[in-house]
Amino acid sequence: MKRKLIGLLLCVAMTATLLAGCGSKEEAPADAPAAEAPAETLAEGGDDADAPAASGDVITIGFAQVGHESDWRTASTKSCQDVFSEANGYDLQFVDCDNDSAVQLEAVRGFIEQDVDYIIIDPIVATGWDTVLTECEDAGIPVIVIDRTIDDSDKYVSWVGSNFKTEGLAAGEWLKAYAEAKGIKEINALVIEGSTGASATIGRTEGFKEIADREGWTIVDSQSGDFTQDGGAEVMESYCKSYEGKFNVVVCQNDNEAFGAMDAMKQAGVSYGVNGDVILISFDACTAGLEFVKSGDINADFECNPLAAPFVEEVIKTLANGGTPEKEVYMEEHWFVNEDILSSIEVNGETQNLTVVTDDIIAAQY
Ligand code: GYE
Repeated sequence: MKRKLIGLLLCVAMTATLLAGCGSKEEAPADAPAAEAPAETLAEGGDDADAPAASGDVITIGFAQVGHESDWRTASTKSCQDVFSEANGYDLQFVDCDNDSAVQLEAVRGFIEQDVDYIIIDPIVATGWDTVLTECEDAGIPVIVIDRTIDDSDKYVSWVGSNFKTEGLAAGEWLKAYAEAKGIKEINALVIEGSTGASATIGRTEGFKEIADREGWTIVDSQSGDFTQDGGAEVMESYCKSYEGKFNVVVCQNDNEAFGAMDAMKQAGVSYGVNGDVILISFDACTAGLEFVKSGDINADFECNPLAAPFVEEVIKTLANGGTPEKEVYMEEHWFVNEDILSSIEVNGETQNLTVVTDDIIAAQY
């Protein structure tokens, strides 16, 4: 792929995007149409020919991945490795940044030095990006952001991911409806947050808090478990000691934290889940998380879809064909529960169905 051509395409794409006046993520409607399949509709003006790789050139892609902290992350990495495989005509330069922002910035600069054709970034933190994205722009390398957002620069072609605030709002709206259905009058919630500074953490925290404030619930404490099982266990262990008998809801911002929290509650003799004293809420809904929803250990799990890579490939195809990719592409997501007592909830004025987890659903999940 010729660098100048890519640079030109990037400029055209960015200018067109600016002219189109795409809204910021904050302005994006929470119920923005979700991407259901790598959509032809992603391309505006592109002639949607074969994958860029079909032209015979190997496409080099640098991917600065967050790390390997969770089941979600494993699924995200696999999605990229499957799509951007050698067999599909790609040379994927993969860097696991091990949750270290400095390593991630270095990885991106390394990709610029290598003169890759495209850069994919899943930003560990939401800020501190403008300088390095300017360097990518100067080098004429299009950047595609996946999953977490970059909130202090718009020097990237497209972002493909989830609305994390909507996920947090959904957890809150579900809890409100569930508590009403069960006759639970008082909510005292402990939150185990994800990694500090990650947009996934910020959005889920804000969304849940908005409902808690509206409903007059108490958030007893809110600490980071770093999106890991060990982190979840550690925070929950200390919560069990500090707040014995003082909480009836635990919100873990991902499944792995929930697995750790379950271990810690078991150790402390606290019962949780549909037959327990503590309502356990989680996010991600990866296979293992859904298994715990089915067994009733986790009451509700709010999906975050990690399979962004096919949509990223569409963005690349659109660019290669001279089209303008959409600035924001939202993944399709579901809300999963154990008990069949509520069929739907309203989130941001939109009705969303609740799915009772079955073996078939687990088998189909990543
Ligand atoms: O929820 C968590 C992962 O950024 C949405 O990161 C992602 C989060 C996901 O480690 O499991």
